[in-house]
Amino acid sequence: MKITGIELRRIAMPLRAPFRTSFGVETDRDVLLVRVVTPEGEGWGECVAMSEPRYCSEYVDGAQDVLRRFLIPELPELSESADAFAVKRALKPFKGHKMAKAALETAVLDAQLRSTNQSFGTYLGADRDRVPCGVSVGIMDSIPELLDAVEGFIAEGYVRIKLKIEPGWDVAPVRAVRERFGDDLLLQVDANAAYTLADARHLAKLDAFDLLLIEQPLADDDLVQHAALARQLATPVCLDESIESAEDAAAAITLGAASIINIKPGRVGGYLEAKAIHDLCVAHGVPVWCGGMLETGLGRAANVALAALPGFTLPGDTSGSSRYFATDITAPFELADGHLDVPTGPGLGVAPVTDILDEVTTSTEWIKL
Ligand code: OSB
Ligand code: MG
Repeated sequence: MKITGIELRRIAMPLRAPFRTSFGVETDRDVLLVRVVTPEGEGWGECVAMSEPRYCSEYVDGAQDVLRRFLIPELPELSESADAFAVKRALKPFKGHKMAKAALETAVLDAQLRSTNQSFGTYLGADRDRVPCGVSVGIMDSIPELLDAVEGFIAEGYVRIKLKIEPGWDVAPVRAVRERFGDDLLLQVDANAAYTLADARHLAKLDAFDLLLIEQPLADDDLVQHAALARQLATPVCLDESIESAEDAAAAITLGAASIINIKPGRVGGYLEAKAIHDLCVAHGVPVWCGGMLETGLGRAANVALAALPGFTLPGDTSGSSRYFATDITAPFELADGHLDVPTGPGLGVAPVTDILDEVTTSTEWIKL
């Protein structure tokens, strides 16, 4: 596939409500979109890096810089028949920057699949036409406020609730949600690395609430300590931030640091690596689920396709567009009976609505190849 140029477009998407985690509060999503142009068409990739390096070391200005300065200049070196695998190989010598790499690889893959009339779901190996959806619920100022939010999401049909936790906001909110909504509610928590192994006895109090999992309780680079913690908890330990590659996943499984893995394509460098982690986890009997990064409809489309692979046996953070945005840049993803349909059109199967996209655009940069 010959790529003639690439557009880096920044958009500003106001969130419907502030989203608070143990690492910060988001009120607007500053998103970098990558559009690859070929003689036959185009392809889109959404970069999930956030404004500040708090979830991981990447941030959106840095992602745009590394794309412009190092990653995109590798593309002209590829042959005209290059595909997403060739792009992944070409970017490998550059360390890190998984979210920037993922956005570029996804845009190339989208262009490739549109040109061969294949959907992301079919290409990746989806075996379902819809996926059950969970929702991630931020840290709130009070428990009544949290209960109202959870009640609203359950009424919308979400089949699984994930509560963000941090020291001082853990056992009490979990107990309150469990007591109010009952034992049948699928419930899990996400600490975004806010605890240390010294908190093991405190975290074990969560064992009383029959959680599906506790996500990333300890620091990103603490696989050995996660393994030690897992031995002290009945609640399964799931890793998010710690897993940036299939090698990381293999290490975590071997060490006993995780019995469940959250796969986020941006965090691991793209959908090809995400698929490799899925395959590895299936081979080891480790359940996976698809995480989210407050994506627009473009990123959401690809995530929903990934979440339809057979190893994704737990509901993901694949919420509807309205979870975060009053107006999405694509036709909105809407829950039906707690599920989202896997797009069936070529590539991502969705495209930005031009007028809406232009309205939220804050800058564009054209790189001619
Ligand atoms: O840890 O899963 C996380 C959002 C931003 C950064 C990290 C995380 C999250 C979420 C929300 O939990 C996921 C979503 O609904 O898109
Ligand atoms: Mg997480």
